[in-house]
Amino acid sequence: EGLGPQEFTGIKLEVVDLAPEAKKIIEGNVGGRKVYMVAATLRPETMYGQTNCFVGTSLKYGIFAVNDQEAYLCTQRSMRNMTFQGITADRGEIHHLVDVPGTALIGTKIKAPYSVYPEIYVLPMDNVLATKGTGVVTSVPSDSPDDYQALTDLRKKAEYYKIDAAWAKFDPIPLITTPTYGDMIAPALVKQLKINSQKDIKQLAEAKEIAYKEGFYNGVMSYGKYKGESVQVAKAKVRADMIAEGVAFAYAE
Ligand code: A2H
Repeated sequence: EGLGPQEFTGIKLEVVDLAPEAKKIIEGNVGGRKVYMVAATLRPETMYGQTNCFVGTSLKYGIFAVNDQEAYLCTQRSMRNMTFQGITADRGEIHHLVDVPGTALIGTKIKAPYSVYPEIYVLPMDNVLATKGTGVVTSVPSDSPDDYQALTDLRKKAEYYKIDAAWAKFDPIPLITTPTYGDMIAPALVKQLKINSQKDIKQLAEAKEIAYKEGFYNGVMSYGKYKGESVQVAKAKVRADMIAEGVAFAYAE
């Protein structure tokens, strides 16, 4: 993370079916608006491979009106930033509807734009920071070591994590090829660095660094509209497409 702002892409994950606990809290409090969980990503070109979405179980999320039709679910901190970036109807004004704890959202069914999977689920992750992005992390286990390891942990210990195994059943999709790590860099690095769980923070940070650089400088798309093009080129194209279609927006912090 260098100097200056980070250019995230805010991905709109449409809520299809709230988990029962979240439904009790949220229903009747959003004025009939469509609710989207907003995930902040630095890798829009990987959105084809979304297999689930992660929230932090110790985080508190808010739902905020964006206009009369739509509401966004994210941290209050990120919503404040969004109100100054032309993302919401009233500049600088937060329209808070209701709060919901991360735990209540686990098992919520969402539609993630561009994912090969028509409907996926919200799952828990240990290392979601309240201070970064929107607090919602869309999961691409083929290309993100953090996502891959968290998903692997959940699959190994569904009961411990209090999830239905069916929510974690969607497999990573090969999206990008690199000369060194083949067509699925995240599992390759997790194996090479002998990472065993999402608690292996140091090795995961190293894997993340390698995956990001390898993908960006040497990666070629093996899936989607820009198949055969370099990641460096495809990244901006996929991002522009998503924004033009209204399924994503620019978000900086
Ligand atoms: B990235 P940086 Cl495929 N807590 O999106 C923890 N992680 C968060 C977060 C939060 N509050 N908000 C966003 N992130 C994740 C895709 C992806 C990402 C891939 C590969 C690498 C990667 C799918 N997950 O990130 O520390 C989001 O995951 C590694 C650079 O600010 C976001 O992009 O660099 C990235 O971390 C931003 O992390």
